[in-house]
Amino acid sequence: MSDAMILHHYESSPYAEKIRLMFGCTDSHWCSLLSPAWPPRPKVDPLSGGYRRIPIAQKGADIFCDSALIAAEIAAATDTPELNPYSSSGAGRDLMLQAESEGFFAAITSIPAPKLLGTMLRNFGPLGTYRFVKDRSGLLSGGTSKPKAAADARQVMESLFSNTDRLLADQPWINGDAPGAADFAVYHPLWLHLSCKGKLPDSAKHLLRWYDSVGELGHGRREEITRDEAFDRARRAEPRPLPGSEEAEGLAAGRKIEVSPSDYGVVPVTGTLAAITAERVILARETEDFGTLHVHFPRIGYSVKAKP
Ligand SMILES: N[C@@H](CCC(=O)N[C@@H](CS)C(=O)NCC(=O)O)C(=O)O
Repeated sequence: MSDAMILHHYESSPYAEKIRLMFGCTDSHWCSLLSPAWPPRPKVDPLSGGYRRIPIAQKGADIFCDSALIAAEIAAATDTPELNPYSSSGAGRDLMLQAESEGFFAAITSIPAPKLLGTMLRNFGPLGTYRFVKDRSGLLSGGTSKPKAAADARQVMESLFSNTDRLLADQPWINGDAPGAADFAVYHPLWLHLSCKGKLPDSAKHLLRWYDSVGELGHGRREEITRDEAFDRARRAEPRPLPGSEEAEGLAAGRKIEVSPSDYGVVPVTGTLAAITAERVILARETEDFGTLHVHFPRIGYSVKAKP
């Protein structure tokens, strides 16, 4: 049985596009399992324990939540350290943070409402659009993200365009001479903007050239698999050995905890703390169907709480 990484995703997901392009950049063979664009997601919820966002990656009985952690996994597996967002620095890192915080939401809210509606109808049809809007209206509840309204969002996009264009005047990639984490993190909100019929400015020549180059990296070697195959791999594998754990947040391994995103999609996943490092928290879930699963979350952007 293949041990290629499984990506749980949907086609129109920008954060998933970031990861698909990283597979292209590293010419990786990967397994694709599509989920709907809104919960419930019966092909992945039983594995993740209900983490509500996409993408999620899977290697056997190890489940990786959040594209930053998935990128770190791809970087390690392919010996491409430039793809690890946790080791990025300088202007590229600043741009990456801008793109994935205010840029992601501004990519949508800067688009006039009728255009957005047209995109949703094309992607999901009338009933799907109703479900999508209903679902997304609750996505921010309880989180720290506060998306900007249209006029401010347009300014955010303009600043992202000009900062990126300026950096690319002297180098082919945001990362320098080769693509790196920041290239993919900045690309996907722009991809989202274009897929909602937004535009990139004609005057931003470096940005336009770079945007095409990132897209040309493609998606690597993609193989569709079934839910049964993904579940079977989880059932047959043991979680991989744990990293050395440190005591953090006053929590020690074995403690019952819940982990949830802080910014949006604040749905907790519960289990026992298996390990905690500077980069990640690993939660063990005992399940009837798969045995022990280890669910990995980043420390940055997630809250970890002890459960009574
Ligand atoms: N920080 C997360 C953000 C992921 C994210 O926002 N994903 C969007 C789709 S691109 C999402 O999950 N939206 C709600 C949903 O699909 O249920 C990551 O890097 O993976």
